[in-house]
Amino acid sequence: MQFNIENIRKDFPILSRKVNGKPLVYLDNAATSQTPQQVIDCIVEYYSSYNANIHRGVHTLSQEATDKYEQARKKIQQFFNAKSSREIILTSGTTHSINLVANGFTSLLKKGDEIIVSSLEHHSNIVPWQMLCERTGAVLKVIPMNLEGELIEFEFNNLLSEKTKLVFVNHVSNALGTINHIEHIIKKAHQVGAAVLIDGAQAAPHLTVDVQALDVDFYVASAHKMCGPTGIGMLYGKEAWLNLLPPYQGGGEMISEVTFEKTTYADLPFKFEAGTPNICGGIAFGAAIDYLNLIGLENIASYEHELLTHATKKLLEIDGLKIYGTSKNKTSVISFNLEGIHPYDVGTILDKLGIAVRTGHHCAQPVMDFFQIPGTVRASFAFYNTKEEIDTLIEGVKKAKLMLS
Ligand code: 7TS
Repeated sequence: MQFNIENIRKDFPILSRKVNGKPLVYLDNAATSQTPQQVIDCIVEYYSSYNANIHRGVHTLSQEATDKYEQARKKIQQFFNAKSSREIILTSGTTHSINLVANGFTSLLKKGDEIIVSSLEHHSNIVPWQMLCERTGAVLKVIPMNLEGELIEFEFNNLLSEKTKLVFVNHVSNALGTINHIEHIIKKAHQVGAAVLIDGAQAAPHLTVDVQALDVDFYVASAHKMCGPTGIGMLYGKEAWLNLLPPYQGGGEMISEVTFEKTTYADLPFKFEAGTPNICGGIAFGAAIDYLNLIGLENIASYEHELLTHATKKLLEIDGLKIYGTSKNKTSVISFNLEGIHPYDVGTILDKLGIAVRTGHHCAQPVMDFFQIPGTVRASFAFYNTKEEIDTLIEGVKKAKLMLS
């Protein structure tokens, strides 16, 4: 498809609304992306014509809903190039997926085993591993970063040993936008026999991800950052790992047979999908993937790179503005501060101008601690943003600086 920004913007009804009397400039895509009409239509169609529980009814609605839900799983499998749809577990999102894996490893770790995370992680890729360490006596080690906000590879190599059992790193940092060299991390971790989970929440909407080429053990993402709805996400796991891990939650759907003496579990992927899932969300996740495929990940990546380059250049022309996260290898996320001004105050003024950015620690407090700041203003761009919107942001930041200095 030809990348036509005017046509793309027409797909997103929310982009034509006003905020505080000004046209909305939505630059908080790392928190959640906006939803195209195609996905909204899919949600309306589900509730208007075939809402039913899945995998259980013989009736037509149930079969239609089951077929669409399983088709969505296939779309997700193909999007991430997993070998089999059995390797795709539908969860409520990245956080749920990580907790599922962390819980599963409780019986596989022992005291003194080591887990490596990176200093760039979102809290959802720190806290579940700390909890796992508390349960098992395993020890958490942290890969440090440099001043550009990049992980230091030789420090990672030094942390690895035969004690390392698990490595967890995000593909892209939500706070800084750094794209991590995960190929290197996965390869090195495998050399000492450790399993690797990559948090792809910030990568899946922007980069082509091929879990087989990466040879990654687990990969997780959330639909709501990929033009899909909230409350649905995915866990990819190599089949051998998913067979090894015990179920996360017990209940309906995840069983093979239940008696009071013994229960046997269903095959993959259902072993990890207890209870009625977010059926509509799963189907709409499939529609969001269709939409991303229609635009094309390569088109998205190159257009967003243009936006990033334009915004970085313009922002750096503002006196006293500092960007955190200056790696050459970045997605379209810019975290910045104005000297002597609290990020929250900048965000509040930008909101008055209709510009949505996130301010604060972005659920990545260790990153803020590293730079010795309370937080940043974060502008994160999607393929439906424009250079004109970035120019509006620049004017807004200049105005905020004038008002707050
Ligand atoms: N991991 C990363 C790298 C993230 O960016 C986020 C959400 C999560 C995990 C958690 O995803 P969830 O869908 O389970 O909540 N990041 C952000 C953000 O940067 N601003 O708001 C949410």
